[in-house]
Amino acid sequence: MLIVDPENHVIVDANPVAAELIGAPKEQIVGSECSRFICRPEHGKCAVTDLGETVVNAERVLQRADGGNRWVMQTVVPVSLHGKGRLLESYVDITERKLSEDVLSKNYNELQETMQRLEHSKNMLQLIIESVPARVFWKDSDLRYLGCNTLFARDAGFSHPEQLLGKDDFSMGWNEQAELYRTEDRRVMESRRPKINIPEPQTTPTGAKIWLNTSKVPLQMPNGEVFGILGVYEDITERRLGEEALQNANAQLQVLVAQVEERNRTMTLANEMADILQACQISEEAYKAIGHFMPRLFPDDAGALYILNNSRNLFETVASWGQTPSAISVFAPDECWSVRRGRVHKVVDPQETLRCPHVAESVPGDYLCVPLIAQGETLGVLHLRPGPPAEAITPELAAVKDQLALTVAEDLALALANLRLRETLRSQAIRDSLTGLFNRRYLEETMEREINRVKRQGIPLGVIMMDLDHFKQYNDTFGHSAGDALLSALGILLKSHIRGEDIACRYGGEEFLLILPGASMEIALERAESLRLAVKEMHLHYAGLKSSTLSLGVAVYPDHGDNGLQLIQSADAALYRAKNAGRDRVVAAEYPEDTNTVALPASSLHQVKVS
Ligand code: GH3
Ligand code: MG
Ligand code: MG
Repeated sequence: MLIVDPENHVIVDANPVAAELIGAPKEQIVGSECSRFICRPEHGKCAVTDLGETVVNAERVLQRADGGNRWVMQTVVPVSLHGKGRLLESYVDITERKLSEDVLSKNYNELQETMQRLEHSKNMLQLIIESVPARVFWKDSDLRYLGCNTLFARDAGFSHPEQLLGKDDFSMGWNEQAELYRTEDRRVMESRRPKINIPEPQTTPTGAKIWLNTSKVPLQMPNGEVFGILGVYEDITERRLGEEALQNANAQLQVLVAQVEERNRTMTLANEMADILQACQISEEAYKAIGHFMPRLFPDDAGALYILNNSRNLFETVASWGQTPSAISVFAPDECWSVRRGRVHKVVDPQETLRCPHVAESVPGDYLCVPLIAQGETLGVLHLRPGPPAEAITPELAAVKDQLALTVAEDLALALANLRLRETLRSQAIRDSLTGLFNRRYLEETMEREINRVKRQGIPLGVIMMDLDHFKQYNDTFGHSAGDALLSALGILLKSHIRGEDIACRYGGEEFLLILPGASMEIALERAESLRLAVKEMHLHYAGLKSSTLSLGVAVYPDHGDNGLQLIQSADAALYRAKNAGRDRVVAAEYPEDTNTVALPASSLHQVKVS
């Protein structure tokens, strides 16, 4: 405490505490101006209080005698001492408090700065993590999320990373995988070793199917203590889908290649079949070839080839393959829809499409009928029925097969039509159109061949030359058409009276010739006689006409010649004798050394037998 004279601001008294605070003896203090020791801090000047002014708890700087400063709290009260106006000034040392206040404020400021730096770092870290083109997250040692980037948060079904904090995989809805993740996370933390590239398919809480390639790294303090786990995963869904698409494309390509190979195989086979069919001489040969190729062209199918017969009233099976063909072996043209409509008839579902009457009701399932049409004429029907499928057949494959059936049917139709034409031409060249017997040209070609054959075999060969009696008269009486009818009927009769190896031909107008390989004179005479009788009794389907009679001459190899010409001349000479002897009879040729003619009237057959 100081007592100050307010008029000149001189200290007039000081107590011991004041002396101690100022750091000088009372004697030095008393008489000094106040301003020497007391300053207002804001002005740095002497703190002088005007007379009468009361100051309460003002902060001042006290300048000590040794030059050091102390913070003080000043209170000034005017008092009257010994009749004089004085100021009683008290000072409390607040230096310690002031100093601690400064430290606090400095510390606070520093803290503020640190906080700002931390916030900045945090923002930078988040920015960096957001820039990573992958899902990033980190968890504490209890496997609760400490942070993540937005990509990860979105996969987890949140809009902002903050929303994940404190959650774990179980509370986030990764139900299927949470248990798996926990095991994996713990293994990584315990082993303290990163685990990289764990490809795994998964369903996100939002329901999307994704493929992830995950890496997990244990988070460690400098002292090695593991405090959590850092996970980075890449969404490889697109890559995976791409790979899958590639695999699918590959599989499709393989199917295509297989189809192309199969098509090549069948086309080669079909070409080979067409080649063979070209080389076939007669229809029967062709049917055999078809029966050989079809099971190879349609290995999974049963089937049959039907051909329209000569009378054009029935389709008959000429070849069949696979398991029992479901259709009956013969049917009328109006029993197949493919024939009636002139195009393919395919039955996939028998409930939906009309079945052909020729396909037995008892055999269910699908089938295909393809008409064989050449030059506008239906020759036959190709019928195909798929066997029990080994595996489901694709619509593309079914279409390929149908197309193959069409192609094959076209090939067959063309080949069979060609064969038929060739057969007709050949027949026209070697056969007589009225009687259907071989013509004279064919006879001359064949005669030498037949003689050579019997020569090799050491057997005889009979020749019967025959001529209708008074045929000119017959024509004149009944008309030329009636004559034709008789010739035609004789042709049919001759064909029915000969055996397989015999040859019957129309030698001229109403002259016929039979070649009978192996027949001796005795047998040839017998056959001639039987013919003579048959012709006589022949019924003509022509306005109630009667038949005519026949004269026959018989010669035999080797007795009457060793070549065709000689044999025919001998038989002709015998025929001439038969005519001369009164017609309607059989006459054997003369033996060179024996000039007698053996005439056999109708009534003397028994004589032939005994001779
Ligand atoms: P012969 O008993 O002596 O044999 O007397 P013919 O009248 O049968 O003998 P001819 O040789 O005088 O007459 C044969 C007749 O056969 C003459 C001809 O008009 C007839 N003719 C030949 N070819 C045919 C034919 O294709 N059709 C018909 N209708 N008649 C034919
Ligand atoms: Mg005649
Ligand atoms: Mg004649």
